[in-house]
Amino acid sequence: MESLILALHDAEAVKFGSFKLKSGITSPIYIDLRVIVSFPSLLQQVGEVIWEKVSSLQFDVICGVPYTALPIATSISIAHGVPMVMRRKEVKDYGTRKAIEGVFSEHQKCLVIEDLVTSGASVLETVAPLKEAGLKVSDAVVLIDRQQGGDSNLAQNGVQLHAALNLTQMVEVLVKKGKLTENVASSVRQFIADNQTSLPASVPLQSTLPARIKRLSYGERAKLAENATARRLFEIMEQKKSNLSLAADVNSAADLLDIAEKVGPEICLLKTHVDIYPDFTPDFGAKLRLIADKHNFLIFEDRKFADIGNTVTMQYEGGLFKIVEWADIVNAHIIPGPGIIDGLKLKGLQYNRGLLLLAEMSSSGTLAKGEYTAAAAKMASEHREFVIGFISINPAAWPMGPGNPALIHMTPGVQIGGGGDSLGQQYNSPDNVIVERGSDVIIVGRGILKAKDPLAAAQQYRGAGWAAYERSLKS
Ligand code: 5BU
Repeated sequence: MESLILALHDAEAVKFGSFKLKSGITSPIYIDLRVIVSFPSLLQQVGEVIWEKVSSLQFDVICGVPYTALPIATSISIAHGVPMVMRRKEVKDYGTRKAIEGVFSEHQKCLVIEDLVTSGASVLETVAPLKEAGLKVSDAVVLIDRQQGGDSNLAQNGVQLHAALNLTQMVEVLVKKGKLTENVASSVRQFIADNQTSLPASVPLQSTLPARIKRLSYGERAKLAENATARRLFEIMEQKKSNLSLAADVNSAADLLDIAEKVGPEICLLKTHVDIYPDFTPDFGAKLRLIADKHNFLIFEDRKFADIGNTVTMQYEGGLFKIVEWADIVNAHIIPGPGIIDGLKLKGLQYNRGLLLLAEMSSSGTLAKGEYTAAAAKMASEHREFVIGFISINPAAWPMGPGNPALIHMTPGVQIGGGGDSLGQQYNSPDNVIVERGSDVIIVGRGILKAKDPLAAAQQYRGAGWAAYERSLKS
């Protein structure tokens, strides 16, 4: 072990000084094990110490956490003849592309290999798709445990961590060998004590194992929501037994008010595109609100804001439409970065409004997938008081699953028969959207509007959506 610790130090995989970490915290130690690919004998040695740590465990395949642990896992695989699987970090399109490459069969046991563990979050990001693919994962092995709570975070998620080395041990050896002063060593010890991690509350432990989540009822989720509009929507869904949103893409404001009055009793949410009504007048919002209050549904203006924070504040409250005054919910693209959320929040929170982020889209060829979707999930978790959820297509296939149950998933592109239109729209059935894809609200437009009897169609969609929800609670 001593020779390995010294070799890591010589290779500058472990450095001491003052380092600003991604989180903004200043650390007296910096570990970057990516460099070991430049030292083949060191890489081999790393593989060997890891192997010794787990040679008594039972497993069928190994999987390195991308990227740094990939060469380590490869080295172990070759040296000990144990087959490897590989997790794709960039799954191009959740749900359609394989997240795990390699040959394996369901119920085989997989050992996860990692270079460095701080909180354990990145190990869990690899564990989730492995489990989703049917593999069993109960152990992970790491070269260096930073001793900042990763082992207990992982244990809470059913993964036992085995560590070849830990920071205290490394510091001790380096002091003994004259590579480090006792002063620096004690500042490292202090850093460890002061920087214990627990997994962020925005990533509930259960959500890392989507297949195992017992879904909570809308009523239970109402209690978890921080935002007043999210709370009300969950409550309305529960009271009315409806998870149906009508996408009211009609030809005029008059038609919109008409259909809102007609199907109002069936829906929890009315989705508008206010800029398509040629007869819009300033009293539109007040009129729609009256109908919404009468039939107990919320209003979602599908505005898809996409500009910088300062501009969206004006678009949200100003212009002809004064959206903030009448729409409970709006949505935004995340392409400009988090400033768009801050801008909308500035105006929206005064009215207790809520925001949905476009994490995915229903249209074919959409670019909102993979890491883009993951970025939306992260932004939502950082703006919990205002972001109430997502436009999503397949949240069950996100690496963390649908995530925090306080957040709501709404899915457009819903028709009972499936299919699509000639301009790229793609449809899934209510059952598929709610049960398999893990969404909460079905957004239906032409499936209702183009039916011979829109009210009867709305009742049919409402029934299908609710039956799917009740089934999802049991699964
Ligand atoms: P449809 O008639 O059920 O296809 O209408 C779908 C509605 O949802 C329509 O208003 C779209 O603007 C809206 N929509 C969508 O179809 N796909 C998306 O990804 C988003 C919104 Br975001």
